[in-house]
Amino acid sequence: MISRRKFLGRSLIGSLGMLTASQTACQPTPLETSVPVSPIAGEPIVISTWDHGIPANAAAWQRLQQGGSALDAVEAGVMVVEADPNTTTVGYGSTPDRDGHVTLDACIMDHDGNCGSVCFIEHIMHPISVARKVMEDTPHVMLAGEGALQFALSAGFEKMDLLTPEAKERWEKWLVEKQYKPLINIENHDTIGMIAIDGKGHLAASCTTSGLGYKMRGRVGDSPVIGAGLYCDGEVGAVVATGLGEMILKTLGSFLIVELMRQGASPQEACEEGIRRLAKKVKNYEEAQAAFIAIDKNRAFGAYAIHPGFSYAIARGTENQLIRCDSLLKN
Ligand code: SD4
Repeated sequence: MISRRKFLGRSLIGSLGMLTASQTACQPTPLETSVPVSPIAGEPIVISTWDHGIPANAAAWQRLQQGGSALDAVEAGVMVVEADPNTTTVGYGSTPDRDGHVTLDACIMDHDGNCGSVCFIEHIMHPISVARKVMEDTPHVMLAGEGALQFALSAGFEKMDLLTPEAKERWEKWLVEKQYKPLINIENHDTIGMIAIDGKGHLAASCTTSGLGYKMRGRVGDSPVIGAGLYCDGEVGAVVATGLGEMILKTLGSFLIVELMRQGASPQEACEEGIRRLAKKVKNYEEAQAAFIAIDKNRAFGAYAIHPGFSYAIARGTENQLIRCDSLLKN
């Protein structure tokens, strides 16, 4: 079976972009464009992971145009994907754990180092907004499981069943063989992560996922862990990760990449070193995918993956386009 991403890689047209190789060393290959965006003063940029980054960027851009901050934009952007039942790796309609429960992880961080996170939360369509509430309305950074749900309900979030009939049917089929193996670039682990810089030069990052399909109950990946799934420092830059969380957690990749940028690496160089570090430290790294996207406070950006097949979406000026990312392994 050809995966959706391989299919996109083979079939989509190119040559639409204003992006050039000199602007990102990630050998940008435009895969598709859609949802044109208009420029506004201060050159905001929004970058997000995978194909679903295109509609997410469009929503983030709209929020910026309405006067929202980078933080508002990264929340609004990923909410689109959380609410989409056709995305089976984030929010409503996503693949459950092996016991049939949809459990979600999300976090958000701003340029000042404020951050909030929820993990192993159930029944809430927009964990990213709960994460923001944790950041803004509690003295804590991270709430988990039942406590995160209680907090969300007390903050007015609606309790709902996130397991769609389609996802339930797929899970019931999975139960027949109960095989679990993370597959490269296939939709059992496609987080939406987003980084943005607004007209004031403020950075923000967000990340939301259902994690691995058919994971063990209680499994939490990198995505809600500040420093692993994302990191943002207004004096330096912002980074978000996607891929097999167990690998990303072991090297705290997002924090590492921000620190490399602090020491003078470009976002592209830092992402490449982040992947090389992971490859050096994690056994069997070549069996799964991981990727990082990064932007610095000067609006330079970069991305790098272990395997080919990772794409990210970038919105700036009048473009919102999908870019094929360069990778450590070439096939
Ligand atoms: C996790 N990192 O839970 C997430 C999944 C992901 O692309 O990013 N998929 O491991």
